[in-house]
Amino acid sequence: MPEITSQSVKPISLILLVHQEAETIAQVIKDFYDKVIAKIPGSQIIICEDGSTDGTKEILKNLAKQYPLTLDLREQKRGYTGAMKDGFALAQNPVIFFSDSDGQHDPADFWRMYPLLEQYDMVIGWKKNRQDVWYRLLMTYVFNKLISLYFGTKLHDIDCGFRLIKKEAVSFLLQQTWRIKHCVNSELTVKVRAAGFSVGEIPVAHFSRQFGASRGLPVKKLPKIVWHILSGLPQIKKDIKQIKAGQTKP
Ligand SMILES: Nc1nc2c(ncn2[C@@H]2O[C@H](COP(=O)(O)OP(=O)(O)OP(=O)(O)O)[C@@H](O)[C@H]2O)c(=O)[nH]1
Ligand SMILES: [Mg+2]
Repeated sequence: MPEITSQSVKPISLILLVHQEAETIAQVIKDFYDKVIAKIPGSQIIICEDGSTDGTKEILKNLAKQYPLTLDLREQKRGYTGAMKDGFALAQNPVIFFSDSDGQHDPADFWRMYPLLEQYDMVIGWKKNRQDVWYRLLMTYVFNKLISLYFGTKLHDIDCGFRLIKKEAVSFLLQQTWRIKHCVNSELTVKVRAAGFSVGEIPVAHFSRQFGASRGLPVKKLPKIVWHILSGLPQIKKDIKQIKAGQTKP
């Protein structure tokens, strides 16, 4: 693997999605800035926040005085998928670094992921030692098996929200209709593959949520979420056929 130095790295656009992260967001931004952004001239930090009522917005406005933040703050909740799409549209640099903003990732993993862009258009973090409750670990295992069988992918953690994506792949995704609201990272991954972009993975660190209970997959809403995802898969398969027929990759 080629050795990388911060001089040989292309400018990146870091996208952080944020909702109700008052307790963590300041430390998370500091960490990403110190470990990655400050070392790569020309890089940007895009913050897509919506619907927070816990003081997150005010903290972000203050942090923008200290760090090079592009703030996209909304009163109404547009949701994870909507925020992600808006973040992609704001990204200007050749490499997009996408991450959750809840302090569960180590920004320094960027330096192990970046060299894989020599080989791949998208590099996904694989939370090998995932720090989540048992039912989420089980669901993730079953979900990855299901997606592998249905779409022929061979990835361990296809929905991981910690990844690097080349700008061309992001531009392609912005032209697509995104079908599912939950596990959208999986949909985007199978679609970029269908368009001829290459996808790789690498184990990354994962920490448990430091503040508050897990919110990603609330037990009460589970049946609705599972049904939403399963009923969306055939449509994604149809989209993939069309993408392959058109071979959208330039
Ligand atoms: N802008 C925006 N960000 C969101 C929304 N929902 C979640 N996020 C952010 O997306 C990231 C992932 O959401 P989480 O709720 O942590 O999901 P998770 O990691 O699967 O679940 P946890 O166990 O609670 O950590 C976090 O950084 C959230 O702040 C949303 O509706 N809008
Ligand atoms: Mg989380």
